[in-house]
Amino acid sequence: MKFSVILLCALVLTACDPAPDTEGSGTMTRSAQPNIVFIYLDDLGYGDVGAYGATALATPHMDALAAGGRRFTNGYAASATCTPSRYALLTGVYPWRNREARILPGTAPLIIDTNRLTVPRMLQRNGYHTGVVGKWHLGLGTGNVNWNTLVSPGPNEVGFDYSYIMAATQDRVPTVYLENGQVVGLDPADPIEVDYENNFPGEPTGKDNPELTTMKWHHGHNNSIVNGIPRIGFMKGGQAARWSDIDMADHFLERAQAYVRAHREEPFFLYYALQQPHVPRTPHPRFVGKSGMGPRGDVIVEADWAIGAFIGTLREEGLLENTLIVLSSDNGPVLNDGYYDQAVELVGDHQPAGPLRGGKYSLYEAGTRVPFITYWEGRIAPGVSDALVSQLDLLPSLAALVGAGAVSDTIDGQNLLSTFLGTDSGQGNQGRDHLVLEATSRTALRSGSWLMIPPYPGPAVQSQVNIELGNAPEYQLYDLSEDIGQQRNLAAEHPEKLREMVQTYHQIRGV
Ligand code: NG6
Ligand code: CA
Repeated sequence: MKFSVILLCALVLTACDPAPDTEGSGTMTRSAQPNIVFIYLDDLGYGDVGAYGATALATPHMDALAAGGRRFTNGYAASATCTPSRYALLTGVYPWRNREARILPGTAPLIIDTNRLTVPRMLQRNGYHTGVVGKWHLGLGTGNVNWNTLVSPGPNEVGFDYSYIMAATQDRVPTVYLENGQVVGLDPADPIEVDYENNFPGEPTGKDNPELTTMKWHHGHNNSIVNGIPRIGFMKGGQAARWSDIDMADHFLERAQAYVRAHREEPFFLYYALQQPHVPRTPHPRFVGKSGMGPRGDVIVEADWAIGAFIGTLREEGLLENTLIVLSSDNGPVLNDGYYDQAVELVGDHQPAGPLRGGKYSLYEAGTRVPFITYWEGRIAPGVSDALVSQLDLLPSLAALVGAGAVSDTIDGQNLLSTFLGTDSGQGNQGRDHLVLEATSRTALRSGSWLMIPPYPGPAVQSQVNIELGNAPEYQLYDLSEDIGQQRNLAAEHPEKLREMVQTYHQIRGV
């Protein structure tokens, strides 16, 4: 009987009561319910952080988290682009299982099934208040969004009690914030219209009106112009509600800080999704020139500052010893992602991908291997872990942390809580055996220190962004323990290893 009750909880993870505490009050003690914060950056590369080897860029606040927490050297986003990684982060499910988990336009419907278990829903059911501040990019509504009424379903329907978001990306319309599904500051007399196919008659575009732009487009990004920046997609109206790009970092930070202050008395989960260093890179004037690398470096410095200020708020509120912080990025780095912003010209010796090959969009390591840090003052012992971990693993690990038990086996994430906390017997080194990596619908397999990429057609290099994608007519096999830069294809030398990996890959992918 007991077995079946446990199994039922494990399978559906419904509102099964959390285990009683020792006083028998029937609820978890406060200490068993630490606050949980995801600090999630957009396109931050493995080599963009001091703690991961950057010397030309100063990231003291991220470095402090790394130095005082557990720094993972083999930590992965689930994908080399944003939407699929975020889908996996919140659901614990491989993004290639969901056809819709690809880079979305600003008008795309919500791609998370509202019945699905998510990190915020799991925590909500276990007594947490849950919030998201920052970039969403998981779709909104059911297909025909009217931006002038309540936009739903969205974050509030997949487990967040509070949401303050930009719908898609900083380079996509609509360029407005939404709070709990309502566009912030909307004047009903000036309704918002959005279209990704056709322009609205008489509205200027980056393509036809370059004289109205202050940032020049390189590829894509030549539709509606907002604040002098040409965007992806067409938008009309909503003038009063349009965001200020240079104030975005401050704006999200203030909302994140306000969320913490408002919920300091109860267990909370905050997903703080910063927009940097995704394009368009628009540092606040006080950060302009701070990196010597142009806007891309400047917005990383800005993001690092915001992270420091946010941690400062947790400290001031006396919450640091009761808060687990996870810092990571949704995908690897790119320099020219569609605007002329000197990212290429001014990068100098800085290596955004560190020693890794490729970048954003790539099946090579730099696409998905990202900075990954867990920090919990007084609880996580400082250290470095080489364990293979994925953002997929956060959902089941956090479920274990808060006493929610095991999650359904339809979830691809694994419970690696002791690895994330550094309490496993291998001192933080017990990771996964395998991990399937994804980049724009293509997949590869990491197994131990080996990485296998199946043959894929298509260009070896995406020339506009100048990134090697991982496509090749033959199988690629690398031993990352000796060749982190993926320079020696060992497929011919190690046919048995290759065969074994191809078999495992097909088993996991089911193809
Ligand atoms: C691409 C955009 C790129 C960026 C990316 C999404 C063009 C030519 N390129 O389609 O600039 O917006 O989508 O990035 O439009 S992500 O980090 O949100 O996945
Ligand atoms: Ca991204």
